[in-house]
Amino acid sequence: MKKRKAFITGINGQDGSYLSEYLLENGYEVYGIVRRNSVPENQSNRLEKFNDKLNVEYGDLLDFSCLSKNLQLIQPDEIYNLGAQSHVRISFDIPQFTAQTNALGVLNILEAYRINSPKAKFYQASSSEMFGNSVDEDGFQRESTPFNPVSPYGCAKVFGYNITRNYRHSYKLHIVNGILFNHESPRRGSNFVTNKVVKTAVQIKLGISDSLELGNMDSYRDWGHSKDYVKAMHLIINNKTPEDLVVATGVTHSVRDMTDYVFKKLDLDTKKYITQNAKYLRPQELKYLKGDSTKLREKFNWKPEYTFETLLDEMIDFWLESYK
Ligand code: G4F
Repeated sequence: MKKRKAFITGINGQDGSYLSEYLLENGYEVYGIVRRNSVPENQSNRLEKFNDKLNVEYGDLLDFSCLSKNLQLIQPDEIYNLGAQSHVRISFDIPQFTAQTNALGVLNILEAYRINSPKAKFYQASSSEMFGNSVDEDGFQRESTPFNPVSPYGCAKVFGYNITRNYRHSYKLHIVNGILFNHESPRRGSNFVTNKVVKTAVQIKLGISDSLELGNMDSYRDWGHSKDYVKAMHLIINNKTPEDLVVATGVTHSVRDMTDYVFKKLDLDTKKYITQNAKYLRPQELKYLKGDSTKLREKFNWKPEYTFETLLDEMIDFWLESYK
């Protein structure tokens, strides 16, 4: 039987790497693009163990010609647009680049897809950051919650979400948004709060570091595991009727709770090591996220395998092991 083909932007990111593995396990041919940077070794380290099974090219969401060429040649069955400037605080430092990549980049790949491979299904990585400080009365955010973004990142993602819906309705294409709440893993960049806390706590435990500087510890996030969430992406793109769906655990914890859990697990006293540094604060903070993914759960029987605790345990074990 002919293998199904998937094309992934941001294939070397946390989600791109787990999604590639999942699709390979499910018999797909996997293609993707990575942005060029000056240290080639850093570009594919998340893909190291299975790089030879992938078809990876240099490319960029800002370069329509490369998107167009790739989609014309590959004729994928599924396109996952995971490429983005994904760091919310950094989006305040580089707002225009963030908007170009996370907003106009989506339009670029939608156009390349509409022109070259319109039979494919298309997944757009939308984000709970789009909700900003909107919360429903019952304390959850869901598909119907109004967007009220509080960062250049969130504003750009709202454009990406809307243009995706616009293409679905205007051109009758099979296009979906997955609205994913925070999702982490040992492959998370170490400037996101979970991996920063776990990595530094392990370094403190081993005597390699003696302090941890953080920003706002009073914000709440709904943290899941990237491995669970890439399975949800695959379900959402293959929904018979294209529909935008929330992916979340439905459980929320503060940054302080998360830090306490990690330090306690390593038998360390948070008070001794943690200080606040204003450089990690954001001009506007998204205070609270807790997602209701009932629609996804009812439709596909999806539920996360990892809990907050097993996610952090896996990350702690990863860093302990890597410093051995
Ligand atoms: O780990 P974070 O940087 O993730 P954030 O901003 O929630 O964004 C992530 O989730 C979004 C989904 O909602 C994605 F769209 C986005 O791409 C990304 O994956 O920060 C989490 C919380 C924030 O409230 C932040 O202010 O942790 C707080 N925090 C406190 N100290 C810190 C730090 N965040 C970082 N990165 N570094 C700190 O030192």
